[in-house]
Amino acid sequence: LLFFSLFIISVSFISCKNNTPEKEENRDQETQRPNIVFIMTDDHAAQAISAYGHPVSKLAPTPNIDRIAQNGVKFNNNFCTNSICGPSRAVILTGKHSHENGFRMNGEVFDGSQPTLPKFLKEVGYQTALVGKWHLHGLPEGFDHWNILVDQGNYYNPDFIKGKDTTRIEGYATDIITEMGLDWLRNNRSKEKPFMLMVQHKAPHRNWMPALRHINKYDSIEFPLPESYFSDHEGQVAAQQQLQTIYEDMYEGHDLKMSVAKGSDSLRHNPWKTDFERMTKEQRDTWNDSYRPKNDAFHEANLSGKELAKWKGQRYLRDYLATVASVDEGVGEILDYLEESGLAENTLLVYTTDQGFYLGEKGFFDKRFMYEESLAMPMLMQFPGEIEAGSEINALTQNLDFAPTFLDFANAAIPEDMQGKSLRTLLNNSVSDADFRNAIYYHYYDFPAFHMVKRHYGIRTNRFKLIHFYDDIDEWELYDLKEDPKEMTNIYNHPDYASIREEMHKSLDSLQQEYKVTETEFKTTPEKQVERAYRNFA
Ligand code: SGN
Ligand code: CA
Repeated sequence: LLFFSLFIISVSFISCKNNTPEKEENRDQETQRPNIVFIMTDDHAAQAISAYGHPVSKLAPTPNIDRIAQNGVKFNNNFCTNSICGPSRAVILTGKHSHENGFRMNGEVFDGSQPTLPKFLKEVGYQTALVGKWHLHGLPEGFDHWNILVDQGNYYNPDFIKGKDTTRIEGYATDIITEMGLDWLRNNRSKEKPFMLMVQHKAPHRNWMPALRHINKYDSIEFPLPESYFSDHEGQVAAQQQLQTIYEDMYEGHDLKMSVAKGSDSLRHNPWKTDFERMTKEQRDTWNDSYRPKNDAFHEANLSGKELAKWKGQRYLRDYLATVASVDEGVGEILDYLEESGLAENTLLVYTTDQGFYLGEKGFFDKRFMYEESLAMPMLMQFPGEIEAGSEINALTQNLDFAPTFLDFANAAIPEDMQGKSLRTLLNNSVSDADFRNAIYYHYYDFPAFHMVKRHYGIRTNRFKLIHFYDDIDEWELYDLKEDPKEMTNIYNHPDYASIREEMHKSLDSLQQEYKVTETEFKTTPEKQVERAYRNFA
């Protein structure tokens, strides 16, 4: 209890920001190796980062995250290899595709004994720390310091695992994780060594519970819903069979915070009660006082059909973007600290997220599909000595490249079996965007599972995308991203694209060969299991 109260007290003190740190000299004079601060959120759509210029983000700007783009570089074509949490994190740690690092889908256990980025950095004298979401099951290896959320983590009063102890920390997850990162930077690291700190948020992951201070932030804003919000997914069989449509699959209580009746605070369908039940009475009262009038107004409006679907889209966007507001504030605090302490000069700061996300495009929330919104991984970097302020990179890059890039900056050898490439050549303009990579490879395995997105793999070039959905279906899709950036028209069988289709097939085959994708990667799920899963997840 004492530890607990001290922690809370120190958290509130730190938040006061009245202790301007002393300027630090470059910590690694001899080798000039930079520090690395890696901030990663969970499910942060590029559409919700104002540096990327999407109409939604203009109404809910992220001024602090944008500072990184102003100070450094914005990657416009950065993609994940497998759009789901654990697998993306495993790729980041290993620099290898899922089939090579062995972590193909959520729920598997990451083989922590394999070589990873933090272990390589430690070998060359770095200190390594990780706070926040881990989600690889098993415990982190290769970190000098870690304090991780249990599993997915909760927004309010989350439980953290540190060593052998699990402790519930009162407060809001995003704020707690930011403060854990700052606390390590200020008080817990050795000032004699370069470091890598990974700050990994839960936000803005489902079920999108904003901090109390942001709970009404976007209530008066009408966000634009995408044109494809009511898409019928013509020519897209896997999309027709998914379970991640906002107005059909979101849980009205748990996700949309809708009440059972006017005047009531009881929620509609809410299968995971603990997200709300773990709030303190004070938190819960403030929460209810905010949502009750909004929910009452909803009941009075008596909506149905498309109007109801649009209302759900607004509620989702308002909550989602309000959770982003705390992330943005936290990024601002870390940036301020790096600037005030003098560390910014010699720190490679990275902002990214584990995969992209849908904000209503095609009617969707969640990720998983190889379509643009969930394939994209927003990424911003700053490092004053080597990255030009306000620059942009259009090369095809991936989370596969993060580990080799960080090792390159740390002057460490990049292991031959890492499948990614260092981005440093792009950052110092020694390789042009066009010459960096011709195509990226993608493979999603997590079926049958939540949202029932079929297994699929494919490639994306600058202009085209070829996808094969397999397992209990066998469907190919081809898109011309120049003519059809929203991927609404599957042109796989269009005669005008016959030669492109052949070329894309050839590139896919050669990329699979290059990345050592073997037949075992295309296992299918027994029919019975699929049927059962539909029942569970529907
Ligand atoms: C939870 C979510 C899903 C989400 C998965 C994976 N449901 O199961 O909507 O797709 O996580 O997300 S929830 O209601 O329990 O939040 S991931 O980011 O960890 O891959
Ligand atoms: Ca995620």
